[in-house]
Amino acid sequence: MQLSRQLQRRAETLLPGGVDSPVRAFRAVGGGPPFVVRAEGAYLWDADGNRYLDYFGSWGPMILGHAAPQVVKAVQEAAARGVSFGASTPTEADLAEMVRQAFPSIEMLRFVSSGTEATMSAIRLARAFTHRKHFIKFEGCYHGHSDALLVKAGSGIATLGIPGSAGVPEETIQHTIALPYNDIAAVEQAFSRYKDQIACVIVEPVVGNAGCIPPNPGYLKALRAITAREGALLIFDEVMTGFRLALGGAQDIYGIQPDMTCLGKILGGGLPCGAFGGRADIMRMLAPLGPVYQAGTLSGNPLAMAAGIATVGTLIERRDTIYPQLEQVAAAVAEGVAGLARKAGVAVTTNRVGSMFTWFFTADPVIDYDSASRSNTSQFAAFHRAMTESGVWLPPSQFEAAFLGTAHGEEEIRATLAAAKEAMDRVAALETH
Ligand code: KE4
Repeated sequence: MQLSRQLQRRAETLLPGGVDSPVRAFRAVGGGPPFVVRAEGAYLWDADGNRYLDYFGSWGPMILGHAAPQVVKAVQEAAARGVSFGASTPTEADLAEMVRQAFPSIEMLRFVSSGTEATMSAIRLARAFTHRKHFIKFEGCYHGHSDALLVKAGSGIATLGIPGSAGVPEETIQHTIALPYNDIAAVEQAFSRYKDQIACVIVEPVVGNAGCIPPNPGYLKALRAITAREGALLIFDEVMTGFRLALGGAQDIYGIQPDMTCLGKILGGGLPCGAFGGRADIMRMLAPLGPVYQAGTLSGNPLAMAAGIATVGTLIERRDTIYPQLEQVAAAVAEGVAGLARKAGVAVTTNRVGSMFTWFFTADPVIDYDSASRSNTSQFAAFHRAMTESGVWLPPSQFEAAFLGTAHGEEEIRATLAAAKEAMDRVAALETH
């Protein structure tokens, strides 16, 4: 990995930590990150020519594998027609129609360029619609890096073990109520304490940013009932789960109709794209129709629309085979590694929903951020290092979900389990305290 080391050293003179997003820096697992030069299917190649089996898939978008021919072709053809206009194009409505087909709860939506923009805008809209200031989020959930949401967040905040972020004034987060996930009593208490003051509840319906944590039975249904009763909006942050867990995301699986949904990642097929949408009466408050301002130079960018249409179009067309296939491969990988941990005497709890999963290095159930945070992160780091050395690249944090896509098949299952057997033996040999 010599060239990657040199590239890291150069990058560090230009980019803080040598990265454009903290979780990429491998700080939680040690060793320097490989520098990727190309990817195809389920694989990444680094600057030194090493090949890696990819289990983070650009943190979710690459459900069809890297360089899927239909996506590459669509982007190439779109680029030849011009890369950005800052004007309306037919393809925005084309992709919006596909989103509405997949998410019947979304009557109208607006495209943005990231999940952060989507959630930030959805909260602004909810506050305007309800004339209320407070909102509820859950510990360990990450909704992007806008100020008011950087409270007890997951993902990089959890990975780096920091409570929030410097530079966020107390005043900005005074209306943010952070509660434990999977605890309905806490939600009831918050609504009675802040009666008629809570604009919305924003939730990762299946948490991915503390590692994968599914909702307890009835939890989402209870959130829906309480918010409806209290006149607060329910926002599903499906940036990660949308098109991932099912074509219609977690709301399809669990049969819940939120008032608004945030999307990203797969929506843009790997290009910068997010969206927020939901009930038309709420969305019509957005400028230029209504008083809520929101804008973006590259919102609805033609290349992102082309990549999204090619990706979501494939998922719509082949939904009956793609999702059962992802389920079968993910079950084989997640449960296979769990079995190897048991054989090696390593305590691992496996959480999985569809093709999103996490091996927590703990013997206890992981149902919220507190229980996730009791995982043995030294063992996770050792496991991650061993897997990377064997050419299997897992997300470099105990508090991230792993993903696989349609390019992962029998050979990838075999290779993963072979690597994991050796890695678990190494973890078992660790004298960890
Ligand atoms: P972006 O602004 O990174 O596009 O989306 C923010 C976001 C919002 N909501 C959910 C549920 C998310 O998972 C994310 C971003 N996820 C992280 C990975 N856990 C992005 C990876 C990174 O920060 O580099």
